[in-house]
Amino acid sequence: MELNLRGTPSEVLPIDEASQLGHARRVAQRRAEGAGLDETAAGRLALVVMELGTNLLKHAGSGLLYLRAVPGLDCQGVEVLAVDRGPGFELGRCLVDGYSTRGTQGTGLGALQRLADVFDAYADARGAAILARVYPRGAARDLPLGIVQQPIDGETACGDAWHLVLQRGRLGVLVIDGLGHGSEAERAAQAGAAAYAGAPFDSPAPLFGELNRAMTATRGGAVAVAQYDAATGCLTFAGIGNIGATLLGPGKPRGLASLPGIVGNQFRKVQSFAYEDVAGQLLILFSDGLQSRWNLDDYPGLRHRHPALIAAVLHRDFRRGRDDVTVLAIALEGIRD
Ligand SMILES: [Mn+2]
Repeated sequence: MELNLRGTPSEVLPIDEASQLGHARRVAQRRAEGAGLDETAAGRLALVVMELGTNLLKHAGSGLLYLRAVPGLDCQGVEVLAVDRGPGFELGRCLVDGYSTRGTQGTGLGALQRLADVFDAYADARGAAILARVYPRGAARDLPLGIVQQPIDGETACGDAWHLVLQRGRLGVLVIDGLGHGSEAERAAQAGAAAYAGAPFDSPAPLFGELNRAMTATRGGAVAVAQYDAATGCLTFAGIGNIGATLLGPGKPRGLASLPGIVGNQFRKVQSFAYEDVAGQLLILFSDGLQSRWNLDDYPGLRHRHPALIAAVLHRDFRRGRDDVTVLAIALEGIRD
């Protein structure tokens, strides 16, 4: 099958008190309908949201729920991430039903594990991140993809855009940061994303030519494009402007370089870089709404958790808040369609 998916921002809901849980459940309900979940799956999703929200209040005092539709290989699902800055917990023990750090009832992580089709968690002294994804039962082939995208505080329009394409064993990923923020930045980013969707595997020079044309009437933006071929294990990367890109493999992290310029306005040339034998490695793309000084080695074990947790933890600890932010993490494995 093929997937050509226009990205959307995450819905990020602060949870500080029990009265907010009803709202979270209603948002989840809308997401369930949007993703086409059947009634049973939507019911599981509602329970997952209530359980994760209650957990945030009980164990961390407060936190955030992130909700989004996620592309499975066969059908859409809905993802819920619970992220907090609480004291963390010992995951192995919490997965045994009934165990509690508070001496009250259990954390419910065991129940979550049974309700969700995909479940994973990461916790340390800085807090916890818990992932649950619900698909129509039996139809799920989960993608090892994590996305957190959020507009600048106080805005609903998002000036960042992302796009994902899977086609005959090839993966294409795009991240755009439209100049500035707000609706004009959004218009620029979406114009680029629409052009990208039509030719995601063109070689970078003509592809950036297309993007440049599409974004010329807008204020333009920074663009990065990654193309991975599962058959050859080769990744090609090209970028103009300030999109961060890191490739994490067995050795040191590799930063993937972009050239200066603004797509839609002026840039002198595009240069693409090829990386051989990267099957199994992790690719992280991020807009400059995320600080760039993070190092995943500061989070022991996180590299091997679900990419959604990696995106969520980086967003929790390194987002600037005064710009739109996108963090996209994808494992270059298991993505053959
Ligand atoms: Mn930006």
